[in-house]
Amino acid sequence: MSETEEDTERGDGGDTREAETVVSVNPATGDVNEEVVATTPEEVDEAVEAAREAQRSWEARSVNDRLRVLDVFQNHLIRRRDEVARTIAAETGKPVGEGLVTDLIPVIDAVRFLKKRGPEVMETGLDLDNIMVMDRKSKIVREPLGVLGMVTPWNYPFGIPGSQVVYALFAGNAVVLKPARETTLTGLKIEEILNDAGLPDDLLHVVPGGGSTVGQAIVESDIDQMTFTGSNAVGEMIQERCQERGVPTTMELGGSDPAVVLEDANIDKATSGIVWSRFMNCGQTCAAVKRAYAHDSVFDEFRDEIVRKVDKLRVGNGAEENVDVGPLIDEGAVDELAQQVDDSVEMGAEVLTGGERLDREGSFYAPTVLGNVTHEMPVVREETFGPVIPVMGFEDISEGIEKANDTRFGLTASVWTRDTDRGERVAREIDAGTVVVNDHGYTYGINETPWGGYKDSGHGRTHGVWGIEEVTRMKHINKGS
Ligand code: TAP
Repeated sequence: MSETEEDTERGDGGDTREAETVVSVNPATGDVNEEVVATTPEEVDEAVEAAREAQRSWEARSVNDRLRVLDVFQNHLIRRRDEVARTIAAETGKPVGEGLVTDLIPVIDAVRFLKKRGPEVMETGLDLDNIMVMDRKSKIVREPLGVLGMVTPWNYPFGIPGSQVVYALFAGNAVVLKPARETTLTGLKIEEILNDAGLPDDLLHVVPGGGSTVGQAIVESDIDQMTFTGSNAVGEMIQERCQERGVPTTMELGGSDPAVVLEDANIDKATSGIVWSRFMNCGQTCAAVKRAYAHDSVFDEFRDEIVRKVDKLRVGNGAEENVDVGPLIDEGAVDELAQQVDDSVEMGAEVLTGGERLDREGSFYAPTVLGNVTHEMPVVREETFGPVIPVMGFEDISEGIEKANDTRFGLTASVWTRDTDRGERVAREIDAGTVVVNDHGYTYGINETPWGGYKDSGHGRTHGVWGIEEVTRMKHINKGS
């Protein structure tokens, strides 16, 4: 949770000069973590200019030279993992262990992947079998785009910006990044640790502040590419503006990911995976299982097992021991979720467990399972960002696939069956950027694999070979003797 006092003051018509701060607040306790001075739009422009200057010499360095800095960064991250995970916990309320697994490991793993596969992607020789040119040699080299603008959300405040920054820097780019206000301190940690690792000055600028001021200033600045991760409402606005300005974009937007459980699935495994996916990060994951469908023949067993496992989840402040589910990011998020559940219940949904805010300090909502749900209800029709899972049945697999695809989103999906060939056939029918058979859809930490969505979940990919391609241009060099 946070406030940009600048925005508040402007709304009141007050003096903006002394109010340019971002306040980082712990959503589990309401305590202020720290207040940080916000960047001005003019400073954003200066940051982009300085980054452009620094980028030229960074690009001129060899790939291995750039990797050496990232290698030191990786070591610092491993050494400072607890400090980073505690900063994340203080700003989001998520369990410290979860921050380690879902925020830090993806970034540590990104460096591992780039060390292993990055150099060959940046320069690859081609075999020329064409009889006309057998005495010539071709190669593909990838060149950086320049200065990249990034705007990121609070839900994975280290994992998302950290991975994106690492790929961009590896490829020879500079970055100007605005982290979400709620998680400004975590965003600044990325900059601090990279600088400690020897990143040259001005290559990475983390610019704290609000979306409508600092975020907007990045979009309007002299950047060469814009990577946005967040809601569809903001993403679509940024996309339109970048298109007008001719700035290429990568968009990582919302999700309403389905889990499809076939009649032969291992129900214990499926329900464990689905509960983990939906309730980690207090349900505030783009790629969480947000809708669960089980074949009618196993539906009752599936539903009861989901409820049993959800009832065992321990809710609390993630900075403390023995907590599975932390708070939501702020009271506004609790209000929005409560409204989606209440409206769905009014339309006939049945609360199988939970279904209410928790009467305790902090922004907490009870882990909730809803039955008797239809696709007209807000908990299915809209993206829900909190600890709520609707469970539904299907008569045959074509109905299961139809229901899974009945959404504007297409980020990830999962299929659960003992017959993995059949699982793959179903996976091919589902409209999503990633479909996982017999595991939850969350593959963000596996850097060999691409990350990105179909339909309104965005475009472009941020991981793997494709993540490098996204932040580079391809040049073909052909040499004769
Ligand atoms: P948003 O409200 O869209 O905020 C994301 C970022 O955009 C924040 O830094 C925000 O700044 C900034 N922003 C807001 N208005 C802006 C503007 N006019 N111009 C430029 N930047 C602006 O999203 P959220 O609520 O933080 O995150 C939740 C959403 O993100 C969900 O829909 C979730 O599914 C999606 N998400 C997607 C992915 C992937 S990889 N597909 C990953 C995580 C989350 P403030 O600091 O002012 O809020």
